[in-house]
Amino acid sequence: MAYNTWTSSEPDLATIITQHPQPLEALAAGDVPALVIRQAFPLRSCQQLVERLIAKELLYDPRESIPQEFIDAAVPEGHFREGRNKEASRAWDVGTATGRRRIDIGTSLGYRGSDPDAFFAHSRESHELFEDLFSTGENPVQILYDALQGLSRTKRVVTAHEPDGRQYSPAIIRAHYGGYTYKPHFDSVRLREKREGYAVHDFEHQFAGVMVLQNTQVGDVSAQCVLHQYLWQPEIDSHLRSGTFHEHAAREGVASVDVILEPGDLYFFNTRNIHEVPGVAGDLPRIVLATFIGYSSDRDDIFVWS
Ligand SMILES: O=C(O)CCC(=O)C(=O)O
Ligand SMILES: [Fe+2]
Repeated sequence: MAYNTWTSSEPDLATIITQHPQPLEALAAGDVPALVIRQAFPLRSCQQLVERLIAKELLYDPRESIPQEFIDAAVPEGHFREGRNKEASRAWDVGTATGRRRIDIGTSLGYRGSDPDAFFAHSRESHELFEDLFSTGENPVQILYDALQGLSRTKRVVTAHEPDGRQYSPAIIRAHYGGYTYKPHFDSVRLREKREGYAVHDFEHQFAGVMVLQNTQVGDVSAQCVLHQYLWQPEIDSHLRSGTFHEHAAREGVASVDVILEPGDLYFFNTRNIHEVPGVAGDLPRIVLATFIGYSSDRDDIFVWS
């Protein structure tokens, strides 16, 4: 097998900039799978944050019985809504229900964006929630934004907003219980969710910035993201929907990389690259702090939302 030259850049900003003087341009072009900042947030701080989220009843402890409100609020696997649709679409076929649950803290445009008024009202609450959560001490959202600012070098990183000032949720915390799986998919407000009428629709490229706060583990296997060197094209949709992407990728010799992260590690990738996070049904959920990022070479602002 040929040596894979498509490799992530890590472990810190200085090294990334040495390898890729314009890291976000490299990400946009698909030249690098991921930019990884190791231990952006200390492990102890990750643990304390998870404990605080459980104490505030924003997440449940899977070792205790599950309160009904979490069962009602859970987001099923692969769910999103397109355009103004009220009905959910599926990014992939999940077959029968599995009891795998995702709990969001914050506002997901992909999940709630079909109703703009409700989306921005929910986002306002998320702003208050995040301000309250991180009013004292370290703020992992700020750490993520600062890292992105460093990678962007000269552009200005801001929370996404509409021309009239309405703000998107600055980030989202997602807990994945019971082996919740992201099958091979891509994310794009432009190409997949068709969010016309939203300011984030205007960017040429979309990235994700994700910090792992807690992982799930069975034996020595933990849940990790796999990035495929394939930038989404319409032709691949039938394989994504029917679950045959892996066979297709093997036939075509598509390279892939595993991004192995520990709690506290932060990574950025181009969400047009087909990617997946196979679930691992350990005792604890995999919990991440996640953002989407809008980037255009010819704009001097970068929008962050969730
Ligand atoms: O949790 C991750 O690391 C990435 C998840 C993902 O692909 C997504 O949120 O679309
Ligand atoms: Fe994704």
